[in-house]
Amino acid sequence: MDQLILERTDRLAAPSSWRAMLDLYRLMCRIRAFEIAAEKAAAEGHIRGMIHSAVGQEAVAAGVCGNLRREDVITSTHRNHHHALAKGVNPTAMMAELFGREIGVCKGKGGSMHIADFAVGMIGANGVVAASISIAAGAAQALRMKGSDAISVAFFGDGGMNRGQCLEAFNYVAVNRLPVLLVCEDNGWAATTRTSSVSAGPGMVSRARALGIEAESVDGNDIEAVDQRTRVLVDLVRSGSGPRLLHCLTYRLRGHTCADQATYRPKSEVETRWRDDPIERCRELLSRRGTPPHEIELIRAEEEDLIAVAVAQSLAAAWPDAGEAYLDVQTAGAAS
Ligand SMILES: Cc1ncc(C[n+]2csc(CCOP(=O)(O)OP(=O)(O)O)c2C)c(N)n1
Repeated sequence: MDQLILERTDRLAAPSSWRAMLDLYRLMCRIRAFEIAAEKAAAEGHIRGMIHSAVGQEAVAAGVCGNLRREDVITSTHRNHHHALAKGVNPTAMMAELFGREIGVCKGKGGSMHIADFAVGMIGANGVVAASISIAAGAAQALRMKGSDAISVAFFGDGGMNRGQCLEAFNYVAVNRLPVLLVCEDNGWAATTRTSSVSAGPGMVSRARALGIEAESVDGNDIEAVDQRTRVLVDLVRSGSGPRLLHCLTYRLRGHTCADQATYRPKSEVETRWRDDPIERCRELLSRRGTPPHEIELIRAEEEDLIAVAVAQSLAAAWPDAGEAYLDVQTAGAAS
């Protein structure tokens, strides 16, 4: 098994530039505005079914995807809006998809939990916990077979680490040294269960290391730290040295779904975690680096306007034609 022991990721990253931080701040503002608008639309009945908000987790998506190329691919989970937006999915096409409209990125047939846009490397979200890891493993194998130097990234939650599928996929990517970055977005909760109360052992990093996957934790609410560590890991994965795991510690500031008031957790816990809001932290960082307050505020306002337009266009968009229900989807069992 010695060949599975990979070198340690102790390489240091250069500091993130001011320009990069500004771009990442913009992206986080876009995600926050999108999630708040989607929550409102769901409450008003414009979105059918559940949505899972990523308010509070913006820095993980932005910091990771900001280091990817267009041809790199990502997979995601039921909580995927932030990943999809960060990879470059058009906000209007995303919002319209949640609204079930014809101009949606999947023509309104996927909805919130099945966002995909192959053109920008978002190859799919799905609601099966931990399935994103296996799909990313398959994608990485396909990229290697094609001779591409693109990599794949699997986003998954801390709840996912307790599924057998996670272990199988970790084993597969380690044995085959596949070009995958595994990103465990640890928000502390798996639906209504505190993940630590159902997880044996020291945690995600140890489990990955037990299989020879070099792994590290990062403060997932610190955009600069996520950006820097991802840059190092992406370089290593792209250079062919096998999979890496980044364990991002963050917090789910909302309930599990838009219908969940999260009464199972202490109010004080949530209040404390709001003081660690990744967007506020980034604003403070930009301020310390000399960005004028009006410039910081303008970016937030521009992104809110962009999302307001996405909502208006989604509301005005047509419903899909019922006659197209079986197009672009699995052909098995299609009505003739
Ligand atoms: C295989 C499977 N088991 C159970 C569920 C029900 N379920 C949906 S979300 C969820 C919790 C997931 O927690 P985590 O992976 O930490 O993601 P988060 O919701 O925190 O983003 C569960 C158990 C499911 N969707 N799939």
